[in-house]
Amino acid sequence: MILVGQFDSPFVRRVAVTLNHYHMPFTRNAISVFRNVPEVQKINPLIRVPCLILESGETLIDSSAIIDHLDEMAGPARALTPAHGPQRRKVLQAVVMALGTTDKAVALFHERLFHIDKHINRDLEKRMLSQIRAGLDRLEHDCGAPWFFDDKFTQADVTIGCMAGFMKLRLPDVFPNDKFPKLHALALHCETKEDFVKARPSPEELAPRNAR
Ligand SMILES: N[C@@H](CCC(=O)N[C@@H](CS)C(=O)NCC(=O)O)C(=O)O
Repeated sequence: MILVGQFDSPFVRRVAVTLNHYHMPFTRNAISVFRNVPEVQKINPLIRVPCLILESGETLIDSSAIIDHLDEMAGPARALTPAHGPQRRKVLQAVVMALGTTDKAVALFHERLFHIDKHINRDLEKRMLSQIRAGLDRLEHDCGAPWFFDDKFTQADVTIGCMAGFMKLRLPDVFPNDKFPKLHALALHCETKEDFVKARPSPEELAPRNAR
């Protein structure tokens, strides 16, 4: 399998961490949605990552759709999202809260990256900041220890760990340690895991001009 995209993308990273967790081998095509537009568009017309190219040649897009396939391949006993019932609903609700927060965080990062200060739309920035804070507040409130659902490591931890990694890197002002201590502790716990360490962005992927 080939995973397309850079690890500074929290969406690409959550797919990589999930692949690592399931011990599913993959190679990576670390092209950028901004610097390698024609190459990315050949793979995904929407010019977005992650994409996962399967052994069969089939291409999957969108981290949640990709992870759904990986869960199916891993089987219900190993899947990081429970197969059914209240446990599945709880994990999926935590995941979508984290994904929605991450979406807004990525949009805010781009607003700040692509516009010089005086051209930043302050109303849009304010709205996005309040959406990100509300998402983080809810996740902080619901967060257990050592994992989000206490003793059980799930896809909620993968997604929140990747969200937190992105925020610490790109929007540290929005994610202060003293306001979100449980999420910071969860993120640190995630980053001790080999699955996360193997999916850390390289120095080239971290340069601001190379963002995604
Ligand atoms: N819902 C998508 C979001 C993917 C996404 O926003 N990817 C970003 C990289 S962090 C991207 O490709 N952005 C380029 C664009 O949308 O123009 C997923 O979960 O895969």
